[in-house]
Amino acid sequence: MHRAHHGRVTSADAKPAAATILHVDLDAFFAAVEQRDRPELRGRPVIVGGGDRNARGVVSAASYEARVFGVRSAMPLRTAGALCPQGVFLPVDGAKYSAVSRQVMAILRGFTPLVEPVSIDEAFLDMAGTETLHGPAEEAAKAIKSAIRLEVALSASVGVATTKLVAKVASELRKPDGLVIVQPGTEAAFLAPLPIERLWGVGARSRAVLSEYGVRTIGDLAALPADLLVRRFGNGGPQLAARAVGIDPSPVGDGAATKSVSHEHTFDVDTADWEVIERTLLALSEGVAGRLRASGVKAGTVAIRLRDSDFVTISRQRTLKRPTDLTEPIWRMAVSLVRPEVRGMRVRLLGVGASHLTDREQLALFGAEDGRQRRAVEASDAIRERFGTRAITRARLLDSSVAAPFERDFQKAPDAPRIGSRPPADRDTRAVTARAQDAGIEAEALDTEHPFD
Ligand code: TTP
Ligand code: MG
Ligand code: MG
Repeated sequence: MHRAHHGRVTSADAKPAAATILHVDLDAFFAAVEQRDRPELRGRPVIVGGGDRNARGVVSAASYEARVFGVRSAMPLRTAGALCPQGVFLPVDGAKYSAVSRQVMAILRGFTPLVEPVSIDEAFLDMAGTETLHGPAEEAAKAIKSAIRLEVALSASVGVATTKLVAKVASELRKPDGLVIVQPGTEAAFLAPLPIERLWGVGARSRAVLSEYGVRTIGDLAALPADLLVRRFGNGGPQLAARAVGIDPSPVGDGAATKSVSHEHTFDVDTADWEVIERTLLALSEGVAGRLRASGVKAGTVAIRLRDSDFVTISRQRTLKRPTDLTEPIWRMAVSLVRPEVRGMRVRLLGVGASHLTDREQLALFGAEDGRQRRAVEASDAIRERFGTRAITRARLLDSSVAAPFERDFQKAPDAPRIGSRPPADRDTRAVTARAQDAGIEAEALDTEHPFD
């Protein structure tokens, strides 16, 4: 199945791309929001997570004051308590951080339509074509930092570069309140002295292999012979070599340009079992809804696709009463569209799609009807995000042979080469596509209003 991309062609003789890609990441996000809202906490070591130094569980965020004591995200709270006895321990207020996150994403969309949120506190932006409005990317980066400071009273760090990979590494380099610009042509030299852990997309397993060859810095990796990388990493080898010098062809994905989202599943054995069909539709709907939420959009229309053993394919679609990004209404609509079509049919393929997407900000935030359901969904999104993958599974899916698309691995970025696992800090809310494909469920984002055209 093909995946739509906003084309950016790079070739050896093309003139060097301009540094128009920004990576924006808020500083000590959860902790900074608490310090903002409670001025008496400013300048003090604030540790968000659990709300109690003796609680089980881990640190979500540590203020920079707490980091001086060695406190870090994902560390057990008790360890943090021992390292930092004077720390202020606060519970996680997920609803508040999500609301602030939406405000920040809206600020970013005011600078360019090309905004790709990567997690609750970070996004890639492509500023190409906005020079007359915002000046060179460096000026835009400064303006974005001050807009975030002015409008939501938070500090952000920004990296500016020719690729997402280099911008991401750059934003992390001078935190907090950092601004790092990597000029075109200097990417490899910029990366070379940095420890290999900094190279986005290279996980612990790959690093272990690389350490056999004495690789400690990104430059050490860049110096390894290409044939050795192919021998040890197979198809991932050339990509690894490219990333070591800052090459990353993935464009900044524009959530708004995506007109529809769909997931499909082909059965190993054609089925007439309604129970299996319903469960599969639920898994597919969950994947579609998760991607809508990750992109901050709601769908007005649900579509299904059905193919039988003779390869006869049927598509049906219907408009929802009100736009949604929740699994339940999408699933119910999909079931009602599929049910009348399947009588006596052996189903080979099922697909669920969503289209007529509207920006969630354009709709009432936390609408009265689905407020409670949304909070539950967002809480479980946050748990999945924190604990990786299989923490939450709907009871109905437990005995399903279909891997749930929402059992996504946040340690894998969709654009990063999947070589080894990545450190928890690199969680990515958009990894659902990659995971769904692993599970044999194909997913795509199309530039058409008709998911199955
Ligand atoms: P990060 O951007 O990774 O971290 P941060 O914003 O706290 O600090 P930094 O200045 O280094 O960017 O994550 C954003 C938020 O996501 C963070 O404030 C809390 C949450 N989070 C967790 O809940 N668990 C985790 O393990 C991590 C890494 C983050
Ligand atoms: Mg951050
Ligand atoms: Mg972040």
